[in-house]
Amino acid sequence: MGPDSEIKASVVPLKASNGSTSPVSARKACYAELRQLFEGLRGQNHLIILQGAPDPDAISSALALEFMANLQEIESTILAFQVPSHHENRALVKRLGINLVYWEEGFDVSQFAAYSIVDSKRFTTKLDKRLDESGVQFLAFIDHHREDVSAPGASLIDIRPGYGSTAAILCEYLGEAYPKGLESTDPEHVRMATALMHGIRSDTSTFLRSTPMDYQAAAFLAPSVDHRTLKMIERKVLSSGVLGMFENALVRKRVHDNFVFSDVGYVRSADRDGIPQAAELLLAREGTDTVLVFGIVDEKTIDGSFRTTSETINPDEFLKGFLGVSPESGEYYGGGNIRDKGGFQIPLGFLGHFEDKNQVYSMAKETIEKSFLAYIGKAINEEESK
Ligand SMILES: [Mn+2]
Repeated sequence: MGPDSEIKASVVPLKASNGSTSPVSARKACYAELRQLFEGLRGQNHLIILQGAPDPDAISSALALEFMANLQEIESTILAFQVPSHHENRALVKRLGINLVYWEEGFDVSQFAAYSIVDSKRFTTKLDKRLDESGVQFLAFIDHHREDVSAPGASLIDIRPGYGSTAAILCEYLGEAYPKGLESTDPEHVRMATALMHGIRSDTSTFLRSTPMDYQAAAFLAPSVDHRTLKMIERKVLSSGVLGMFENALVRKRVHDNFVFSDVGYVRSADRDGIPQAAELLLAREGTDTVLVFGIVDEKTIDGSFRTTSETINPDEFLKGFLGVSPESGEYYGGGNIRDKGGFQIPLGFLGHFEDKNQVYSMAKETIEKSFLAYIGKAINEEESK
């Protein structure tokens, strides 16, 4: 079954005419417009940019966009600036044979007629100057994060903050292209459906945070998902480095009522993800509702993760209040969401060059723990006096 060729290209002016208008969300005509845009690029090359460390939502959305471009004989290249960091993300790329191209200085953008960005708040990239110089058109910006006041300069802007994943948005496009559903006998469809299902599951904490649209997208994908592969991709694998961090976090934990504070030692940036994982592990401790875990990454920064199930603590407020603002950059050292998680990063600066690593570590630990406890005391007192 081919894509539905009867879809009328009822093009709504999606592009904000000036930077002051915020992009319009949730509209049905996007696939039709996308198709028409791709039509105009037939036979040319298209670049899909993934910002930051590529996660399953971004990777699978890119895969779906690549697939839809391919329907109009457009070759896409999926470009990432960082290697996927998590075992699951690497497994997704490997198991499904997704061809991610990693950015390097000599990357030639002039081979592309257009570029798109999926699953990112940011619509500027470090390639902007080159893309502009080579006349590469900004084709599509598709995302589910909160709306920014300034509109991306893309021909198609589809930002839907009400969705738990970008993959669910792409599923709607696919639903318009294939109103009868994907073909469970077509390996390309199965591959894409499996990736998108993982994208939705991963961005919504396995549907805990999904919206009706994510469930609808999952229902659309379900018949074509390869469950065995999905299970292999989602299998938890912990490196020995991360296991060592868990061990440290468990042994070194300090319990203050329902708060647990711990640290994992010096870690390599490759194992950085072990910090939030250790925080989540400690959060499972009975009687604990708030956890802070930190480590020193690559001897350069103190990286911390904050997790809470408390009804009263707002992680974003907490981290901003507790760590304050960097005098150098004027930005907060940390932040988070309003509900359950946050993180921080504090540069060690000149302390990083200090010979005695143990002493640097104790200083960092003492400083953070002291201000943490002082802040908890303050936070609790304020709460009680309300
Ligand atoms: Mn996402």
